[in-house]
Parts: sequence; structure tokens; C-alpha cells
Amino acid sequence: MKSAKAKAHTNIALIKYWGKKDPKLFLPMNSSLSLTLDAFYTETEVILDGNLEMDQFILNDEIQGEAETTKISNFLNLFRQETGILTPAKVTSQNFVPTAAGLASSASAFAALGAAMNEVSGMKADPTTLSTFVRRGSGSATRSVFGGFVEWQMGTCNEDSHAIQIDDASWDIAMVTVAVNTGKKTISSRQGMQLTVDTSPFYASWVETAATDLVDIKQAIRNQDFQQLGEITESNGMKMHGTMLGARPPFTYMEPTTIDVLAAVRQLRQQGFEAYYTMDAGPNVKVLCHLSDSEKIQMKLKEAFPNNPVIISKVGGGIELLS
Ligand code: 2P0
Repeated sequence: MKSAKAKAHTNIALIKYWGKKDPKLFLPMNSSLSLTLDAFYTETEVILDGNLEMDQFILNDEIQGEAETTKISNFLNLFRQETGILTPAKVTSQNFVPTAAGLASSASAFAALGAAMNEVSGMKADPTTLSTFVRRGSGSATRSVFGGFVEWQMGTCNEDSHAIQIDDASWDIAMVTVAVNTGKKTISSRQGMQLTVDTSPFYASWVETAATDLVDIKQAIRNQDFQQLGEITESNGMKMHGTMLGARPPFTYMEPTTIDVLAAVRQLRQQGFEAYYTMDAGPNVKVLCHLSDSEKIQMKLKEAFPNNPVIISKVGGGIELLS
């Protein structure tokens, strides 16, 4: 028996990935850029065991059923095709995400699983190549291979649609999450992005402007220009959410409290804080701010939203092998 265990953090996109040009290979319509978060992560152990008849998947101490296990097997098969090592695997995974945050993430899950399998199968791909494998588990996982600011370059084919680190973000940066609703959403991001691609008349301008947003945000990162970074983040996130209102049928992930939190962040700015919001495919709000301001911002948001968990995260690092 051989085993390896790895850890990966989740990430929040500042320039969003929203739509696939090749759903089978997970090739995106546009390049994206994220910040890796320290507070939310997954640890996964893979044991290759010739005595097993088939793959087993245990998540947060619960044995998973056929549907979930098949997803994992399909992903492990990508590594098996590459290495020729077909031994069944026992996969044990733990999500370290405050349940209240509603941030359980396929990004950290597939990045951790990919990193463990990369090791135990002897494939030992470099991180950029590994990111092309984890991409096929979940698009956003591509970026969780690295820490700090990470670009997922959309590329043109399976081999060149990969992640690179842009900057380790070791300046004064944090992300504060306001959990608005942590229940299961009715439209998954996978379904939501496809519906948007297929039906929203706003989609073409999303793709066009995401490209210029990416150029501009990389310039802001090079200059450590926090205001530019925040303004582009806020604009790009809201544009993504705008495309959904144009879909048929229209949909939105926003809830009434979401709108109130966005207003509260704008108010924080009027009080002199550099704080900017973004949202993923859900109603929770993430606030990009300075780490040195994050406790004050957390306090103010808790005061305004006493029923909603407010969680600070520092910048996270890339995948780590634990054993
Ligand atoms: C992102 N999201 O860039 C965007 C912004 C949600 C909104 O990536 O189908 O779970 O597995 O590739 O990665 C969420 O979508 O979708 C996501 P699949 P995924 O973070």
C-alpha cells in the first residue's frame, strides 16, 4: 500500500471564471484571477490499496455513495491514464471550512485530491502541469494549486489551460466573508454558467470586458495599487452577476441581505476604509480589504449584521504535501 496526503486552500476570484467553451475539458471562455485564502482548506489522503475492489471516498468522516464516489473515480482516472497505475484508491477528505461560512469548495477539494494523487501515483507533475489535471475536477480548482494572486490562463487546449502565480500577495491584504445564507443553492455554478452562456445577451460583453479587466488588475497588482485592485474586483464581480439577469429564465444568487451588505461595504468606504466587495455563485459577500483593517471591518459588519457570521481570512499559500 502507498499513501500520500495533501492540503489545498480555497480561492476567491477577483476576475471571475463564468462559462466554458469546452465543458468536457473544462476550458473556460475567459482567463480569471484569484486570491488564495488561508482560512478555508481541504486535507485529503489517498491510499492505493490492491485489496480494494473499487475506489472508496470518505468525506468529513462519512462514507460517500455511488454518485459522489464516481465523480472521484472519474477524476482519478485522468491520473491512471497518464501513469498506467490502476490500483483502487481509498480517498479520505476533510474540509476545514467553518460550516457557517457556506464556502465548502470544489476548488480546495480537487486541488488537494490532485496533489495527493500526483504524489502517490508517482506522476510528480510540476504544479503548473498539475493545475491542468485538477482543472478537470472543477474549473476553480485550477487556481488553488498556487498561493497568493493566481491567474488561470484560459489557453487553447487541455495542455495550456493552466494556472500561474502572479504575486504572493504578501502585502497588507485580507478577505472578510459575510455569510448570508449557507444552505444549498438551487442553481449550481455549473448549471448557472451554462445557462448564461447559452441564453444571456450580455454574455459577449462579459467575455470582452473580462479580458481588459484582467490586464488592468495585473497592472494594479504590479503597482500594489489597492484602490485599483478593489475597484476592478468590484466591477468584475457585479458584471458577472449582471449576465445572469439577462439569462432565460433570469436568475440571481443575490438575496435581500446581500444587497444590504453591499451597501454596508460602500458605507465603510465613506468612513475611509479601503474595502471592496465580490460574490461568487451564491448570496455570501466577500470583502477585499487590508489585513490591518480587517478586525475593525469585521466588528462593524458584525454590528450591522448580528445574525450573520463574519469571518476573516489571510492570504493562503499553494498546495502542500503533508505526508
Ligand atoms: C470563480 N465560480 O471564478 C467563479 C465565480 C463561481 C463564480 O468557479 O463547473 O465550481 O466545476 O468548473 O469551478 C465556481 O464554478 O465550476 C466558480 P465547474 P466551479 O471562482
